[in-house]
Amino acid sequence: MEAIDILDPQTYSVENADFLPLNGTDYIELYVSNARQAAHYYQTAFGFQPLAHAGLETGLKDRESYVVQQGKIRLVLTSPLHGDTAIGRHIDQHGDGVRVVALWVNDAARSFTETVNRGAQAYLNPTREQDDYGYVVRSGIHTYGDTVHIFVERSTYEGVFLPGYVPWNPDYRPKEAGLQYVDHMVGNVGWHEMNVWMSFYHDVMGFQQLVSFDDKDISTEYTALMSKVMSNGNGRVKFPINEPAEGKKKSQIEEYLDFYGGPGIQHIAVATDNIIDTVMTLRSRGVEFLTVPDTYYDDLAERVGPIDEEISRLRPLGILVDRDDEGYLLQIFTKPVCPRPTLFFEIIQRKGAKSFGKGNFKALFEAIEREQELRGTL
Ligand code: TYF
Ligand code: FE
Repeated sequence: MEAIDILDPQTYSVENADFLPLNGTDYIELYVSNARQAAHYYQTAFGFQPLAHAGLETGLKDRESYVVQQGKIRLVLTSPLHGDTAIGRHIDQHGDGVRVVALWVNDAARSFTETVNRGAQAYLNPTREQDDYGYVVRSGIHTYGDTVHIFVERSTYEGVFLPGYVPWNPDYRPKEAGLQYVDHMVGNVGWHEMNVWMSFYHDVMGFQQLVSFDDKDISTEYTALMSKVMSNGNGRVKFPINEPAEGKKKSQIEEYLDFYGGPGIQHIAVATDNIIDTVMTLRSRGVEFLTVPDTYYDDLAERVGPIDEEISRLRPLGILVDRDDEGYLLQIFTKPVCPRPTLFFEIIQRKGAKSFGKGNFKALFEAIEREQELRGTL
């Protein structure tokens, strides 16, 4: 692989990526077996608010989608309405999982041309959709596994979500949990494929690798993995990529690949500005988190130095802390949100830190190993 320049998050710059300027994550679409119940779960458990709907009532014949929103985070939950559909086959192969990571751009046609000219495989040719509220242009390319990126240009669009969707206004609205925006989305790729996908994000999308303190060649006594972070120029879109590595036992990445049937999105990290409140809310609504041994907290103050939060409040909630050169971060990981041990969420609060919690990896991976042990997949 040709050398990839290192991007310093202190000086995020759009210069190197001006062929694909990104404004952030537009939406994340999951293909799920029961979109109606999934929407209820993301409302009830995570505090997402109902936003939009499309289905038979809006003229769709083959699928139904519910859109929920919290802060800037939009999830689209889509199910097929009959057998033998591409969506159904995706669900059969992968279980519930992320199909689309949509990125907000100013020019979807140009985003398509620039990336396809650099080697991206086309998924959706630039398409203009119009309704009474304006128009949206979308285009799309393939990335790892069956995952795709859709570029969304919505300049002056004033509808509720996208043309074809109607407002979804049920009375049922459990309160939000303080989730604000997508901090990063992590992909698991196959053995020895890390470099392929690093090059894809670099060459095709103009991303750069984040500074090397985020290179993670991580192993516990039993399992190992490699993780590197690619970021777009302004830092609004960050994609860590994990690859399995040889260890004494089967790593969580291999377990994912087995159950997902190939590469795909492993976790969605969502930011809050009050992780204690957010995690208390989520726990009270039934969200289950991984936990670390109590001893993690015994040397925490020594390891991370002074922090604003009382450790006595973090400990019962299982919130982890890590420090880098620029500050610290707090994070916690849910258990998988579907039957297969594949997709999970991370809740993260950044207090200056721009890294990903390297100091927590050992404790976290050991926590995952305990879950693998219970599943009999270690
Ligand atoms: O996104 C990250 O890099 C952190 C840590 O399998 C992480 O959230 C890395 C790999 C993994 C689980 C979490
Ligand atoms: Fe993460």
